[in-house]
Amino acid sequence: MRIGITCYPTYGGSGIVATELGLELAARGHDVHFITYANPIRLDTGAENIHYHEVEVSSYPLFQYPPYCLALASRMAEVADAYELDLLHVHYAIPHSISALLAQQMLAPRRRLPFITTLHGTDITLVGVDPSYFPITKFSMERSDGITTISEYMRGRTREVFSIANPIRVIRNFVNCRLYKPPAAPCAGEPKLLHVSNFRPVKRVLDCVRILARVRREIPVHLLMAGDGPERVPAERLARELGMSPHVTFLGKQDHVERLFPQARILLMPSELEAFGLAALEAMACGVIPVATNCGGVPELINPGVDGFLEPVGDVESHASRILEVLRDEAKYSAMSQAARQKAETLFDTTKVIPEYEAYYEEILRG
Ligand code: GMT
Repeated sequence: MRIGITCYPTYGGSGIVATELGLELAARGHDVHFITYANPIRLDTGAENIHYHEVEVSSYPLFQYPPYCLALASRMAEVADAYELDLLHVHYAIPHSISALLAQQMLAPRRRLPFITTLHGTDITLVGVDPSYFPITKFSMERSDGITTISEYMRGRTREVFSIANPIRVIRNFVNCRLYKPPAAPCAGEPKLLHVSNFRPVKRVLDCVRILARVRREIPVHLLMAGDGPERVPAERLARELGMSPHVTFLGKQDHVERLFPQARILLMPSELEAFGLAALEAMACGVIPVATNCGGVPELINPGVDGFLEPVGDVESHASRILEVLRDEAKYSAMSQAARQKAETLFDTTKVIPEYEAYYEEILRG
């Protein structure tokens, strides 16, 4: 198939999923065209069937807000025409779904160009319910030829919030278990806790620092904080206030998190809400135990006490006691770590999930 993929290429989990999906589809022989405003990380594989088409948004003094959505629609139509794309697959509804709809209409006199919208989380839970975006988000979803969500939770929320009648297919996020794998030998030194996110308020990044301080009252551990965003400076400040600065490393944005996960023992994901929780899955593939919150789609991923933990949002004490529990009991740690890896391999590996996307594309193409 010839597939056009659009996403936010540099920021957030939806872009990671879209990029990995494109790479995996290309590895399976499809022709993949990324149509985005920046080159998604890791596209430099040298493969001939992976193409990148940049969307350029020209500014003009009259435009207080340069119309990216329109530039994207034009580029989508152009690329679809020139490379005879079979379909467009957009990740994150706003504004990609609207642009795809416009591109479809531009080509309509000549040919059919179906588009699929994959909903990832905040496009529905936050941005989509903003009154200024609600009607157009609903409209573009109703006009999508196919809609997928990354968890049952998201499917439920989408129906609840938008009351749309279109069928919604759940295709869960995935991980490449050949790339994300446990370390050959356990890492030396203080056990490491790891947090990976875009440091937005929904991630409750400050809780990571509080959990670190609580755990360190009993055993020495070090915290690695990967990513950047609005909560980074407040987290650094809190680390100083709590005397934790020597015990936490702020790494900033990382392109290759698969190299980081195997260094850690525990993943901290204290989020207010996660539609799926990709970082937890990536950790599990590396045999790292996720200590996460019981929210959104996370319970569809983690079986508490078996391959990770689900604790109440904001309950620093319970997160810390779970960490202490497994760090003090090597047999328990090892059993949970193996269960986490096994779940990633058997249910969420790319070899299991990518064929679901292929089958869905074929269904949509059959109309
Ligand atoms: O909030 C983020 O982490 C970014 C956001 C996105 O759409 O870029 O992530 C969402 O999509 C990820 C990949 O499908 C999911 O793993 C995250 O759970 C989801 N984030 C939220 O629901 C807050």
